Amino acid sequence: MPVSKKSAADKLISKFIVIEGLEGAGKSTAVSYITKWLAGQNIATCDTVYTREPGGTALAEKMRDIVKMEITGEKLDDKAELLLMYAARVQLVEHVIKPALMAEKVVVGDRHNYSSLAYQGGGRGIDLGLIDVIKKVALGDFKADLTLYLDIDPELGLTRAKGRGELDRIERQAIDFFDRTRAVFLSLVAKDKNAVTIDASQSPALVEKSIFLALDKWVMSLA
Ligand code: Z5A
Repeated sequence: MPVSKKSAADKLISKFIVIEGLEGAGKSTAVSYITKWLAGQNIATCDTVYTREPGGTALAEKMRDIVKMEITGEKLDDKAELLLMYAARVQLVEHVIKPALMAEKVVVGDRHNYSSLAYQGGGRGIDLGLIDVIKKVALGDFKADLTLYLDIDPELGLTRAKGRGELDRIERQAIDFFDRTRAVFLSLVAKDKNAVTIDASQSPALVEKSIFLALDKWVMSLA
């Protein structure tokens, strides 16, 4: 009997695709490229769920506000910042992402777990092993099926981000904070067979092309 071949659309059912990168890397822009690519695989926008982190539920958005705000006279402790990222992530995973995957949707996430390892681990200097323990307690084995990491020199990324308006509390960190963050992103992606680095300093057209190629290769590798 002939073995039936799954279509790309069938393979994409219940998949969680994440975009990571420094500010100004073009993550929001990349979401539109992924949407275009998914349409080419016969995945409609109504079958796709978009998330952003921190945020994505009513409570998680409140936590996002706390993470971004500055209060005179009280610094948000680095560990409190880390725990807020995971509190927001648990809300999002349990209330939005898992139900969407159960409903056979494709989920496209603007940031996920690698951001905590990179920013709170690399940038803030919190032990990566400790973050892994918190991740395990909060989310167990839950993880992205594919991570597209948009790699950019922090100076260029911040220049792009500044073009959009005022920088927030994290964006105002010194450049070496972002150098450390980038270094952790790169080391995580290098060890993850389900992650791909995209050169985000390229023109938008070339970034789009690179993302399409990465997605094509990934979907072909799926059973
Ligand atoms: N954070 C954390 O510390 N720990 C965590 O666990 C998580 C997050 C989950 C979220 O901020 C902050 O939380 C973030 C990390 C931290 N803080 N910092 N710093 P956010 O969601 O508000 O911001 P963001 O995630 O950094 O996204 P962004 O600044 O909006 O950047 P983007 O989405 O990557 O970029 P973009 O909006 O698509 O593009 C930026 C500009 O560049 C825009 O004008 C584009 O038109 C332009 N662009 C895009 N692509 C190109 C190319 N290829 N060439 C030229 N120009 C381009």
